Formats: sequence, C-alpha cells, structure tokens
Amino acid sequence: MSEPVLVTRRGDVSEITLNRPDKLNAFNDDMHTALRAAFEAVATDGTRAVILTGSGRAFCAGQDLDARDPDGPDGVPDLSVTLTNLYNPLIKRIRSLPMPVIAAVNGVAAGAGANVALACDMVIAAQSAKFIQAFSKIGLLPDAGGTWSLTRLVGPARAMGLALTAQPLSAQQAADWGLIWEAVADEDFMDHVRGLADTFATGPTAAYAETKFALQQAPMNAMDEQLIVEAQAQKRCGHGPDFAEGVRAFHEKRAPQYSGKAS
Ligand code: LHQ
Repeated sequence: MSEPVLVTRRGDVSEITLNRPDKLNAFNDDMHTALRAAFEAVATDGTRAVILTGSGRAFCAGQDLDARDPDGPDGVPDLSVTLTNLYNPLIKRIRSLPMPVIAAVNGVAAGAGANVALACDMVIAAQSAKFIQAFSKIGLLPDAGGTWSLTRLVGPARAMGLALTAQPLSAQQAADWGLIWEAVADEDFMDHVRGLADTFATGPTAAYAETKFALQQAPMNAMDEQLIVEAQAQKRCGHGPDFAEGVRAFHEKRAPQYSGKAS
C-alpha cells in the first residue's frame, strides 16, 4: 500500500503531498496521522517554507465518507470526536507553524479539504481547481475552521451562500472574491508555487512568523490592542539578525542574505 502522505525536501522547502488519489485524497485516520507527523517534522527540521498539495487530479475531497459511514460496522459516528482529535489539531498546527505554509490547490478541494487549504497562509489554485463547501449536501455544516475562515475571507453573505448551496466555486472566482491569493494557469501551476516557496525559503523566516501570528490576531483585536501586538512583534524583529542584515544590504545596495533566525 502506498504512503498516504509524501514528503519531499528541496533546499529549505518541504513539500507535503496528500496521496490517496483513488479517493481524491480524502482524509482517513492514517492520512491524518501521517499528515500530523509531517507537519510536526517541518516545525523543527530547518524547513523555511511548506507546500501542501495533492496527488492526482484532486487536492482533497474532505473526510473519507467510507470511514465515517452511519450504516457502517461502527454505527452512527460521533463526528465531534473526529473533529476534536484529528481536524482541529491539524488546523491549529498549520496556523502555528513558524514559517509560511502555501496550499497548492491542484484540483478539487471539497469539504474539510477546502477548509484545510484555507487554514494555510497562502492559497494558490490551479485554474481548473474548484472549492466546494460540500457539507450541506450530506447534512452537515462547514467544519475544520470553515465557518471562521469563510466569514473572514469573503464576508458573511458569500460565506452563507457557499455554505448553504455547496455550489462549486472556480479558482478564478475564489481569487476574485479574495478567498485565495491567486489562480494560476494549470501548465504553470507547480513551477509558480515552487518559485514562491523558494523565495520564502531565503526570506526573513522569523519576520514571516511574526507577520503570520500578528495577522491571525488582528480580527479578534481592537485597533489599540493590535498596535501593541505590532509593537511587541517589531521589537523582537528589530533585535533579530535579519533586520540588521536587511538594513545593511539596503545601504550596501546588494541582495540580503537572511539567516531566517529569530536571534
Ligand atoms: C470519495 C470521497 C470522499 C470517500 C470522492 N470519501 N470517497 C469531518 C468530520 C467527520 C466526518 C464528516 O466530515 C467531516 C468533514 C468533511 O469533509 S464532510 C465532506 C466530505 N466530502 C464530501 O462530501 C465530498 C464528496 N465528494 C464529492 O462530492 C465528489 O467526489 C467531488 C465533487 C469532490 C469530486 O467529484 P468528481 O470529480 O465527479 O469525482 P467522483 O465523485 O467520481 O470521485 C472519484 C472517486 O473518489 C470516487 O470513487 P470511485 O471508486 O467511484 O471511483 C468517489 O467515491 C471517491 N471519493 N470523495 N469524501
């Protein structure tokens, strides 16, 4: 049996590939375990940018419905256990990683698959990809952070429409609505994503982490609170080697050589 998650390393970029193509990379427990291990590894192995993508024609079709079948041998499942033990820690792990995580949405992203992508720091989709909040089709509500992400990214009206209708949203429409960063022609897609990841991997990683965490806090904070968050984070960046290098490189009119380190 092939591995449910593949991890490859190119320089300081780790590429994590969901690998159950026959099931459109739907999540079963083994894939959750492998994905969790992959994200734990990149947190400490010197990785400075992560790409999350899918193998075959899909990014991810969400929960493997064969593994959570009310008519299956285990009877009616308690879905809160799946969310609490598997999806919620996954979403939190992605958001707490101290480097940029790019979701490279190569094909359809449905249900929790779409919302795992939206938990990443930047979402880039192939032009042929689609985002589907498929939950209402099977009598559920958006999970894996979907209710939180959708309202913040596209606003309550569009979030509600996507969630209630479960209509597929094209990559271009997703970009036009601000759900994702950009839609890229299929033939250029992975080269484009890898180019961006390579740029991040030579960038000021600690400052990227501060940026990510400050932006995550912004929607919950009043302006006065967020000004304090910024000042504290900027203090840490200001004491780091990459700020010194960035300013030195500016004065010397050369490209900076960032270590990515916080101190
Ligand atoms: C699948 C799946 C799949 C199994 C395609 N499972 N096999 C969290 C907590 C706990 C439980 C509940 O849920 C959640 C969160 C969720 O994610 S709920 C939402 C779950 N996902 C869905 O409802 C999406 C189901 N899939 C689809 O609607 C379609 O497959 C999409 C629109 C993604 C793609 O459509 P097509 O391109 O037409 O492909 P297909 O439907 O023909 O699928 C290809 C194969 O993949 C097929 O198997 P087969 O043996 O017939 O070739 C599907 O059965 C299988 N597959 N999604 N989630």
